[in-house]
Amino acid sequence: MKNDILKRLRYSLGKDAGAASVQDWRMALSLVLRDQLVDVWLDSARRAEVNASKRVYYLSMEFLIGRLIEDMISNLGLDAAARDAVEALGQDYDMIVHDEPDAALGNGGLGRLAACFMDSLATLGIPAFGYGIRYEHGLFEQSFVDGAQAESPETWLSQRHVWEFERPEVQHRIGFGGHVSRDGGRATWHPDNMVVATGYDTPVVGWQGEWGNTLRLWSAKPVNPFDLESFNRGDYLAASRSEALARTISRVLYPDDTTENGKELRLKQEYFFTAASIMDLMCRHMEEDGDIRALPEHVAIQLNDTHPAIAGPELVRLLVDDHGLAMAEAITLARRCLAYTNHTLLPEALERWPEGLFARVLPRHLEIIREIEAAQQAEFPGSPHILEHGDVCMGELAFVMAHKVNGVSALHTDLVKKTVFAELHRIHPTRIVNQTNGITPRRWLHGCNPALRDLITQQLGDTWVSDLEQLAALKAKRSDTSFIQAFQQAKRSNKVALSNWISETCGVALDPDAMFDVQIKRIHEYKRQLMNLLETVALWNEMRDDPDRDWTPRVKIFGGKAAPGYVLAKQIIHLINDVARVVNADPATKGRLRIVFPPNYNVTMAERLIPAADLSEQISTAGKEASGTGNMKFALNGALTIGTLDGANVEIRDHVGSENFFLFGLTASEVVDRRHQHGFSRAAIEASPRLQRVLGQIFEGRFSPEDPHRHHGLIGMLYDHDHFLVTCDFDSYYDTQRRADVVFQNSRNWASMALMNTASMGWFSSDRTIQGYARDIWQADAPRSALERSA
Ligand code: 7GP
Repeated sequence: MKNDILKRLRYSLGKDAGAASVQDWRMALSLVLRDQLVDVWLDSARRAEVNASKRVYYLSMEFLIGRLIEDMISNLGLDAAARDAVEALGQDYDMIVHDEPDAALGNGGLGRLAACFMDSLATLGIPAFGYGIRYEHGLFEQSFVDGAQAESPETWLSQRHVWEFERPEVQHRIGFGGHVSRDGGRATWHPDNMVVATGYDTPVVGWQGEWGNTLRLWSAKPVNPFDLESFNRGDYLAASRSEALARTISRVLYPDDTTENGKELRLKQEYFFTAASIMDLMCRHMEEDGDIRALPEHVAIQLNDTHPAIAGPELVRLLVDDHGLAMAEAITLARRCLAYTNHTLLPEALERWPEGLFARVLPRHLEIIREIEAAQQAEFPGSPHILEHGDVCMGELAFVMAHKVNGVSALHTDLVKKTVFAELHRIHPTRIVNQTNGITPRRWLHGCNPALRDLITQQLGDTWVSDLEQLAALKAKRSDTSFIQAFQQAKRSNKVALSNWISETCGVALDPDAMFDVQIKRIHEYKRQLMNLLETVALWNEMRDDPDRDWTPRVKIFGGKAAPGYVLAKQIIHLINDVARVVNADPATKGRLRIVFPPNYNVTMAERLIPAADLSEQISTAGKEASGTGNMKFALNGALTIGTLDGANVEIRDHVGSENFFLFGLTASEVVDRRHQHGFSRAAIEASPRLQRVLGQIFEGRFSPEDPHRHHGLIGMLYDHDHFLVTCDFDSYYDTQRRADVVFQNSRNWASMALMNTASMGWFSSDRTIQGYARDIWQADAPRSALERSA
């Protein structure tokens, strides 16, 4: 390996060892690893083709993959070899693997789920492609300027992305706009604007390197590189106009997740990557099989939320306009290929596009949507409309064109049936199914938490990594003193490492024996970072009032980005930073309470924070968090959860046991009832002197003396339209936090509860989730088991 690295350094990067930078060493190592992936990757592709396996196509606007190097190393089983080789070359191994930029091609949960699914599909040996967009700029970088969020462009592609293979030969022309002509019965779309989608392939090899799939990301290029005539005239701007316009499509990730998003460019991005993906898989099918009617036997297309919902009309368009199928047959055939995952009930995140915009950008698709709508209404009179109030409703479109629709946790699926798709569920009672989310144990325990990983492997061997339910065997160790001590030791070493990092990056010294209480996720009102902060201020007050009490020392850690246009979320960030500044400077609570908010939370930062957490904050308003996946990562790494009965928290609590989970707050149905009570938030504030005091301090500018009015908007919101019931759940949350304080004082007992969490989380592996999709939705299987069956 050492020689291979030197060879790559020299012949692929053109450097010799004396002149190589950390980045050069990292690239050379990555290229050596990539070589090792290629054989299994190509071999897998060939096996899928030979066996005519059904392939899964996971269409997602986002793949939040983060860094890949450590995944690649450990999936290939090369941890020791890579370290030895790099050290033998006199280089710092950790520095080299940490040099890789974090590929942030997603916003949050939806994108990270897609990345975990790619890992599980490869580990299970299910032939699959992930299809998405190769954004030039991923999620913006966050910094704080006087406590307020500032955004700057992310630039991961300013250096070569070593894992990918550019495929200049994989190109599809994607049209926009124009008109539709008719010749006899046959429609032809004449777009007036074209871009080329070019594929870039990243191999995704599963655990132990037995199977490799492809993540194919599309980049938009102009059809003609530039206009020579304008160039010769000296009009350089005009000469590169078409190039600039085309490239705009894959230029940047939209930084909104569960917030509103209605821009024309976004619709173009959605169509761009969906159409390229559908054309790509159709070409593959026609080459391999040739019978268009056999498509559903070979193709399972999963739509990750409604972003690729245009896949339905696009598939129908190709079947009807290019392959000559009748409309009704085309719709049925397309439906048998398609399935749709819903990731949120928040009305503002359910996509709708004005019909006028649609007509301008995708005129033929709008006609087809009308046909789909008409077919649905003819078969099921009174069915909810896809076209409504002048909008195209992408949720209804995705539902109607899918043979299965799934929610992402038991509670969420139940609410999908009862709320957003109640009527469609009545009409199609078997279409909605549940697939509770999961996380890959490779990255979220084996990779990010070596201390705990090694302890578990000492006990169980290493087969748990691809069979996570084996962790249940650790339950027997809950009263084993020496094991519990080792478990505590692993957590403590992670906390020490995190403290060092926080001290370097935030300049705040932490006590590793304090309770590390962590809330990391997008900043959103429904996730209630604000409630966590109000509780922090209340605790600070009480510590100051009663300094002699035996307080449990706490470190409150926040991390997360706010969508740039989401004003309230940005105010929450500002308030957290304001409170942190005052509290951290207070000698009266020194050593007892600290607040840190490291900027630019991303996957890499999560990998640092999660293994070091004692308490996991999962405190969304019940009924609002579809599932959550961070909640699973924390529990797996031995943090206790403080949480509401929301999303997958419900199932986590069932698995780890209610005695090992700090539950508080209103239930989803109580939330609905409470909202109907007139003046509910004022009533809640009135009933809580503790909360009143905190709100009063913030209102008076206690934390923003230079601008005492700064947080009036937030306080006013809590009094008058506290849609997410921060005020109603505050007392119950505060009391539960104090209960956690008491439990934490008995560190042995805490550790044994934490162990029960780790030991009970096997079910939350994304391997289990993917097996569920394969069984209930895709009817897809690993070729290995398919062969075994036929034998
Ligand atoms: C998220 C949900 O908010 C989260 O609860 C869930 O765990 C995750 O998807 C994966 O299923 N939703 C998004 O990230 C999102 O962007 C809008 O939803 C479409």
